[in-house]
Amino acid sequence: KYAATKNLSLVLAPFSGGQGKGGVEDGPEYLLEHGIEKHLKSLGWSTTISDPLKDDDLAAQKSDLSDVSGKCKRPKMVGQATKKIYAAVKEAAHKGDIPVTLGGDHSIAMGTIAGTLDKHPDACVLWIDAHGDINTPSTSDSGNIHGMPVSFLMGMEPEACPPDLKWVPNCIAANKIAYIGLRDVDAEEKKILKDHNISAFSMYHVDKYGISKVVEMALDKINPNRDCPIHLSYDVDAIDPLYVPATGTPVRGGLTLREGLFIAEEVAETGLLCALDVVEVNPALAAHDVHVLDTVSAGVSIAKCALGETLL
Ligand code: 6HN
Ligand code: MN
Ligand code: MN
Ligand code: MN
Repeated sequence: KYAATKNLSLVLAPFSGGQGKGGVEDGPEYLLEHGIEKHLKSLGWSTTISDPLKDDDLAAQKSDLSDVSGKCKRPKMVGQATKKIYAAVKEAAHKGDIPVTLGGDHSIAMGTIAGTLDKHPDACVLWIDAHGDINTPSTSDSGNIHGMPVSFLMGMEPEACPPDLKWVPNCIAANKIAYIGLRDVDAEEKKILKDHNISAFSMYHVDKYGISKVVEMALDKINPNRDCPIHLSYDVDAIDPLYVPATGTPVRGGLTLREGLFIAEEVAETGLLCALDVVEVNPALAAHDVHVLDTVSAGVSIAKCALGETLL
């Protein structure tokens, strides 16, 4: 519905500066090698590729140990890269394409979501993750910015915002974001979620109500009339490491592969998808090749399901 052009803009975000581990920058390449573009074309989409970080020496930036602001690690690197991703997503969205951003760590969602909201100010965000990613510079224990993108997008703690992240607009309202898949949320993040009355469905809720009811409840909270565009920001670590082992912060007790894909299918069913992120695929963290294949093909499947693949 939001693809005026019937074109997907595949935005490559080979970025790892939001956390310490290497390898997540290879996510886009592996997803492409696994045929994500061909698979999406076979669903009737045309595609163009955008590579906003292609001129950046990201390895050199990551090794700059002076890039620190308060507890935040590499704020300059993250701020500069996410701003370029923002520009690419914004341009694609304004053209009438659906931006599909391939990460990269989850800090890139500052760019993608800000880009979506520029075109669709009424969009809501469905955040699929084992984690809350809503730490602030003061609550974060790790200093890794991939654990903080939601707090920046909500404009929390403006006084602690590193200068290079000041460009991130305060664009997500608390009643416009819902989480599914949570099972490793820091104590201070739980307080933030509560204080802001943010809809958060953990694995407890998935077990208690079933995934179908949980998706329905999440959309009822952020999109009660099913009339707002949906930005689906999908961290593959929401799915259990049995199915998705090659990711930076795996947590046991997650979604089954089918539950994970069902969420994407239900979003496709609404006809309201306006943007998709697939993040935290890290091929370097696999114990062997089967783990790489499982993880990358799960990433491809998420995209296919969100973009209209049906079982029958
Ligand atoms: N992710 N809550 C932890 C932190 O470092 O703040 C983990 C964050 C994980 C982020 O998976 O996108
Ligand atoms: Mn995440
Ligand atoms: Mn996560
Ligand atoms: Mn803490």
